[in-house]
Amino acid sequence: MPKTIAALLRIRSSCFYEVKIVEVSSYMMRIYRRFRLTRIAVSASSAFIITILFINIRKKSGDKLIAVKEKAELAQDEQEQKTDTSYLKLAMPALPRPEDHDPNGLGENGASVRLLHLSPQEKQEQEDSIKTYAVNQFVSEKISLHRKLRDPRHELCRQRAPFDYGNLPTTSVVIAFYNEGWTTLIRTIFSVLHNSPNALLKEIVLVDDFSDRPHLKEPLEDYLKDVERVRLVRTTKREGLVRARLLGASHAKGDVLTFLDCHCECMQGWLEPLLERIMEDESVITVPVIDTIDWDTFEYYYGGHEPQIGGFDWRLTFQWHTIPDHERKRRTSPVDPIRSPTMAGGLFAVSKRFFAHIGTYDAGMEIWGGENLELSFRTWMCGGKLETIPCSHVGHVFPKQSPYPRPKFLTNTLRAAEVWMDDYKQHFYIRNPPALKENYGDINSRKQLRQRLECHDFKWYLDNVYPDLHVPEDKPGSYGAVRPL
Ligand SMILES: [Mn+2]
Repeated sequence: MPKTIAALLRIRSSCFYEVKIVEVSSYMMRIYRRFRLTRIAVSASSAFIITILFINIRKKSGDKLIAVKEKAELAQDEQEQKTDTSYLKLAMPALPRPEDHDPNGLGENGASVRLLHLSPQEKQEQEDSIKTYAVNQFVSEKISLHRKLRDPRHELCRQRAPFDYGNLPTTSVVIAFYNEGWTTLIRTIFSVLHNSPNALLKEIVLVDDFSDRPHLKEPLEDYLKDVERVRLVRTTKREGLVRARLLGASHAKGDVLTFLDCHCECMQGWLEPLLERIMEDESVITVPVIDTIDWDTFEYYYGGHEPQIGGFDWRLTFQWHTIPDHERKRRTSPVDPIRSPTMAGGLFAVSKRFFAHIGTYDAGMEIWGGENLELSFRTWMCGGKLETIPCSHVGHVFPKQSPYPRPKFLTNTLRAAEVWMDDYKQHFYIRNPPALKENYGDINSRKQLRQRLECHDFKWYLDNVYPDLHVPEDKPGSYGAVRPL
């Protein structure tokens, strides 16, 4: 470039124009050529720079895209982790087992406990405990209050999709007791706390139905002060199972009432399937599979086979049956709920709202017995269902014999028969002649309830819910025991 300027200066100072013109034009050409070269160089370098820039921008924006994508993925992972954490938190037991719990202790995994080499004094203590409680409380005392049971449920129960903890209804577990042994009662409480998800268990409402054994007075209150989520209420006179449970229910804050007996042990995963079914259909009363805990050895007998359903005979005693064919055909999986004509009564879950709708319990029933059939008839006849949930297992200590007198069984049963069974009650009277003389009290409000709810009649119940029950062709005076001669 400086050479071109110098040449132009020389043109000005030149006197020989022609020569100069030639010179000028040659200079101009050179300038032009140079300029062209420069232009090409500029264009080329510009193009190069633009290309580099473009590649860089592309790369940068690509980086940016990748970064955005990664960020989204990370956020999603984080979200999933969060969900997982909260899921675990929700599924966590209401109370974990104590850290010093010995997983190999006596009776762990539901193993049988037989105490050998007892001293004469210990043997006596064992005998006495059985006499008092109809249960071997001496053995029960040797087993941890926090014992864990093995989980032999159907694999479909363990491998299923996670429960929707955020949406399942909450529950209050209501446990009524009367003169119960210490360890069986406390083990029931801990088994609920250790095996119920934090998110679902609102509380345990313990109802003392006017027990008179000293260990159930202050010692129990003191003990429970340190156990969160457990409330103790007491009746002021002996009320019986029905009114004690109703008192407990009146204190309950959960969406669902789960009634348990006072000598039970819940299996892991017992609660969720009971509540899930109620979430699907609020008119279903759900019943766990009731496993037997041996009154002497505390061995947990897990049936493992198909659960049984509840029925009754014409003496109105509760009976267990195998699943009938029509029900077997209706179900599509071994873990599907099983419709049951009646329930044993000790253990079930019911929506608080639905329980109120169908008239809770017959509060005219005393002490024990009959209330399970009454609630079963009423549930089915008034628009509800009763179902056993195969994935829910709870163990129950069946005592050696009834631990206290139950004189009201007949009266309570009569109330159920009179309100719900129409003319079919005659089959019961024929088999229970003393029932004719029994005063069953006022049942008007229960009859009104049946009318108000526009319930089906007993024939509908037999035809639709319990078609397998044989209806006898009793004629007055024709019933009697048939003996081979
Ligand atoms: Mn019981």
